[in-house]
Amino acid sequence: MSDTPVSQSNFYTLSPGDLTRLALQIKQWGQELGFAQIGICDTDLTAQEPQLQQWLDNGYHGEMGYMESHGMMRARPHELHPGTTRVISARMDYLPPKAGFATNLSDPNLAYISRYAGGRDYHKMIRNRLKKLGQMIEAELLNLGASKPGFRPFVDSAPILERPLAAKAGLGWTGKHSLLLNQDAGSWFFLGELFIDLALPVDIPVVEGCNTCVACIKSCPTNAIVEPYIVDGRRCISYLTIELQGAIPEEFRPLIGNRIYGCDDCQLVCPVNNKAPLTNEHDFHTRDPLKQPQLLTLFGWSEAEFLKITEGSPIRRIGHKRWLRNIAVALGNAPASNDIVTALEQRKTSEEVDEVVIEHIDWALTQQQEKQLQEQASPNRKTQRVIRSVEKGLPRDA
Ligand code: B12
Ligand code: SF4
Ligand code: SF4
Repeated sequence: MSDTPVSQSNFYTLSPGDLTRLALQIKQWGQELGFAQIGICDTDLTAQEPQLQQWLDNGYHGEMGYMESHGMMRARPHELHPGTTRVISARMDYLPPKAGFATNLSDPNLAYISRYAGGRDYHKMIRNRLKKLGQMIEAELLNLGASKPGFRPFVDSAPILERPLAAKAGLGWTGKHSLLLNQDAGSWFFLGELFIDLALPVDIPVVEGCNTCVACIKSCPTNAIVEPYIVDGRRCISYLTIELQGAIPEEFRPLIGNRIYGCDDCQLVCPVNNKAPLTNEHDFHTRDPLKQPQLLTLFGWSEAEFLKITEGSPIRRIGHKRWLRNIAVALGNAPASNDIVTALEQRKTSEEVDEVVIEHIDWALTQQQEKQLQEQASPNRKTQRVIRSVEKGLPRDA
């Protein structure tokens, strides 16, 4: 490669050698900032557009109106932030220590909370680190005598196809559960991006590695992975417990089990996750009140307690009423118990419930009454399979 300076549209004059050195430097800085890996790609996602359109046409976004409100901008990073020529894609591990998956899923009186959500909300934290990365690049360019770059950090909530960008940037391949999967790190990581108007050299995508495995598809409690790589959001427990505002369709309630916020099953059974590293971020460790919590304890929290304990956590976003709605479903799925019936009846008359919560409490009471006549409830067959698989594959966390 020649080291002749190249003129770029927005006034930089950096040689290809400068840009290659800078790309290496960016990856080093990324690690110093706590990212597990950084990759770089261009902004061309045209190949994804028909697939995204098909997903929307099928209605798989359900009530997530934000998924369709920006049209195809989601696949056109340069429209979201004009001038962008490269995306610096970053991933950050979130698996907390002592995750205790199997213990949690096998006890129907405990609440299961997705392991990404037990600590501090990742959005602000990752965005700040990406901004810092942008500032480091800016300082380096000024140092080299070049002009300031235009950059903007994003995490999760902007209209961006983050997973395809990360795949393009070589951070992993798309697993059949539709998440990004890395041979060395599994899938327990968040994604974020720094959009930049700097013609950095791009990375090479990795080859898909799922091969003949279909464990995630077979283990999904609600059959949400409708085809390899395609999730019908409306069926996913993450959508039903976090995104959906109103009533949870009855057909899914028994299948949700004790999962009151998100779901990890497709990641738990994934063999690539056997060697996934734990997070380096203390902020992502599960807070004490959310470690193997009793459903009844969480159901008893007043709104003030809920807001205090979940301050700074992603869970706060769903609000107290949806929290109660979700726990009511899990209590309906728990073994018959007089304590549960009493708690449901008391909650029903409290001032903190609305019609939606009451309807879920009534459903739970009916389930409890029906179970009074039956044997102790045990996790359903699919959940039992997930538990066995976790016990075998992740002894550290079982
Ligand atoms: C909407 C959304 C959801 C929805 C819909 C999920 C979905 N699969 O689309 C719901 C609420 C269900 C959800 C759940 C979860 N989510 Co979410 N979610 C998003 C969000 C905001 C957008 C995803 C999106 O664009 N979906 C639209 C569809 C069309 O995109 P897609 O699934 O990638 O679909 C592509 C494939 O179908 C592909 N395709 C089609 N055919 C084929 C064929 C082949 C061979 C291939 C390779 C691909 C392919 O083309 C499509 C278009 O690119 C992103 C953040 C972001 N801005 O990107 C986070 C994000 C994807 N979620 C994330 C996480 C962590 C989760 C959960 C694990 C949370 C939890 N524990 O509860 C679950 C996992 C569920 C699952 N198996 O997907 C992380 C994933 C990190 C990672 N390692 O990949 C992200 C990136 C957030 C982040 N910044 O970290 N999520
Ligand atoms: S998160 Fe749970 S419900 Fe959603 S696709 Fe994965 S296994 Fe299915
Ligand atoms: S469980 Fe199997 S098919 Fe699913 S993502 Fe992991 S390796 Fe791929």
